[in-house]
Amino acid sequence: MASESPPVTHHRPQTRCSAPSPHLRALSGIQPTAGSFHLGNYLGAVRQYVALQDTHDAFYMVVDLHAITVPQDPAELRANTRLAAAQLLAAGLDPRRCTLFIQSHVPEHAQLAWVMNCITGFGEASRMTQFKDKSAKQGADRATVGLFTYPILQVADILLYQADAVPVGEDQRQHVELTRDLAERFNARFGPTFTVPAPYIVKEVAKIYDLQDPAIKMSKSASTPKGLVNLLDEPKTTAKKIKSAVTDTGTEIRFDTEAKPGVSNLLTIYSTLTDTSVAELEEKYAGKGYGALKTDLADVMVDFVTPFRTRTQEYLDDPETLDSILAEGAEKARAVAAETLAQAYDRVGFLPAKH
Ligand code: AQP
Repeated sequence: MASESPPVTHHRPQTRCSAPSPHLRALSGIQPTAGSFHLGNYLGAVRQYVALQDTHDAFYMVVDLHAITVPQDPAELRANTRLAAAQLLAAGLDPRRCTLFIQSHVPEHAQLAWVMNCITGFGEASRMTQFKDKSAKQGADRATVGLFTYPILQVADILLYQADAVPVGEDQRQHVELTRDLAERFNARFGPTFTVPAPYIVKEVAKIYDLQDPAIKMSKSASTPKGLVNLLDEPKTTAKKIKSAVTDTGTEIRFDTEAKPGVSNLLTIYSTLTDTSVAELEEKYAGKGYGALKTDLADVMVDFVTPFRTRTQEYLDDPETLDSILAEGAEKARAVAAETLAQAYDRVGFLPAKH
């Protein structure tokens, strides 16, 4: 699949002390804000995390600092953090091929975020559409300053690892653009320090749509749970949701996002999960109705989520192994993050601490 990303800008700092990586670096994160990843998270982002392990020096994290930008229940956050890590492993992240960690285990994220806050314009931050959407959903009075500045924490998340590629869904493109702007600004003002990253967005799955309203993205805060496919739902619930997905007028199974957004969304999901081209699927379902497509896709989904649920549970049943993977990941992440932070602190003029 082709990536739509602009070309990667290499800007490794001259003074990096560690040996240069044989690969470009990838970095991304996912929030522990739900009891399950949904199909949009998986197809838009996590699937790319898995693929980039083979081509990149990959760092992935569960972004618990981001999770408290909206009200949280502490016990639920702890449980969802472990659950998110278990799901990432179940999806195919391999701790021998990537670094998997929890964001709050690496204090440098919050430390660099402060520095980046101080070079961000208030107007610039106010233009972030995710903030506008999320604060509108909560009511502007209830939105926190943390929610307002979370894109800048995300900037720090990415720059700390000198990431070249940031695999995300379309909704995160603007934040990666902000990261590019701030990296360039910092480098111009204080000298080469940060790699300028590029979003890694796979066009075909950049936005998976709600099954009940194919005009909006699938999201955990969607208007109706019927449009949201949670990977950890009972497989029969998932099958039911697929079978009751909204389709379009007419009967022809054809990829046409304007005229047939519902069917096109189903074709995208089907094509990606089975590695079959959309053209092949159109041919396979020529002359057949929407019912046949939905029944088969429901089977495909059940075949996908059943082992995913089992693998996730296996990691949850072995918290010692899970915690040791995360501890090792945090140690590896911290080594990289501490080096970048020290350099950024020096560049802005902080007096070094004598130990
Ligand atoms: N519908 C989607 N299509 C493609 N990619 C998507 N992503 C999210 N929804 C879709 C991508 O998933 C990654 C993790 O996102 P996140 O940590 O922001 O997860 P989330 O907040 O739980 O996602 P939601 O459901 O979109 O949350 P709300 O409802 O709060 O807005 C990101 O790379 C994202 O692009």
